[in-house]
Amino acid sequence: MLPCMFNRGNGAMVLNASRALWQDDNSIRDFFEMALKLVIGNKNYSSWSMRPWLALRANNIPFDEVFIPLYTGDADKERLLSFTHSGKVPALIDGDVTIWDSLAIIEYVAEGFPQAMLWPEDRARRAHARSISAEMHSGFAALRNECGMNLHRPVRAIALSDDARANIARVQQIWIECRERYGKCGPFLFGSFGGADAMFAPVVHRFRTYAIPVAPEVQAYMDTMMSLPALQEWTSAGLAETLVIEKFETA
Ligand SMILES: N[C@@H](CCC(=O)N[C@@H](CS)C(=O)NCC(=O)O)C(=O)O
Repeated sequence: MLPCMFNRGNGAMVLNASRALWQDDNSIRDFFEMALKLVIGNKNYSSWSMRPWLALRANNIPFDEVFIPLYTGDADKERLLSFTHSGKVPALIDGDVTIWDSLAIIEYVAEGFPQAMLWPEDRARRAHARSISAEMHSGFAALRNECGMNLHRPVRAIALSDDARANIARVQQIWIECRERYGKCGPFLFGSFGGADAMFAPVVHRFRTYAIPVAPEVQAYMDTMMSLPALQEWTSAGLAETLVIEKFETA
């Protein structure tokens, strides 16, 4: 068993580490405060926006938030296209660099802010974290389609397809394996909060909102995620939104 090399112990240490970048130097602080813009959609619904937002906020990395409501018509779509030709959120703007995909943004942030330790230091663990993050990014279509993130939605179960149930079983398997292997290093998937936790964060809300029965270890991990201040901040802001996207209000 490798030691917990990447374990930051607690959030406060990370906060200090990222602050140390700029707290004594106004020009560096201004550069970081002005450089990063994260374009996001509705916090109530936009699970892809939530992931990089959490990776930044949980590590106290300064950024400006650009909110563009989704599916409201041509004007907002044009505004979104003015930031990214993908026409989708999230997008991170760093000066003249644009990154327009949730996982690519997390990778970019991990490179730019290595002290945030978004990926484990150990190569094998890092490969594990990237594998499950990529699996989340490219998979679980049935779960995502049938249980869309909707923070407003009253908690209640729905009938799910076999594919969605298989997705749920696989997510639980991923989380339990991480907790078994790295639980000694801290309460998140690889010890301290990282990119993999950010990638799975919306699934925590989906499991909760759709009253999905979960294993005790999975519930413990979900409780850890729900107590993360950055996740609470996103959730409160999402719940405060009044915009409704009808097509996401069906289930
Ligand atoms: N693979 C992309 C997916 C981005 C995506 O599908 N974003 C949705 C919202 S969560 C979007 O922007 N939809 C607006 C549209 O298609 O007009 C990522 O990981 O960032």
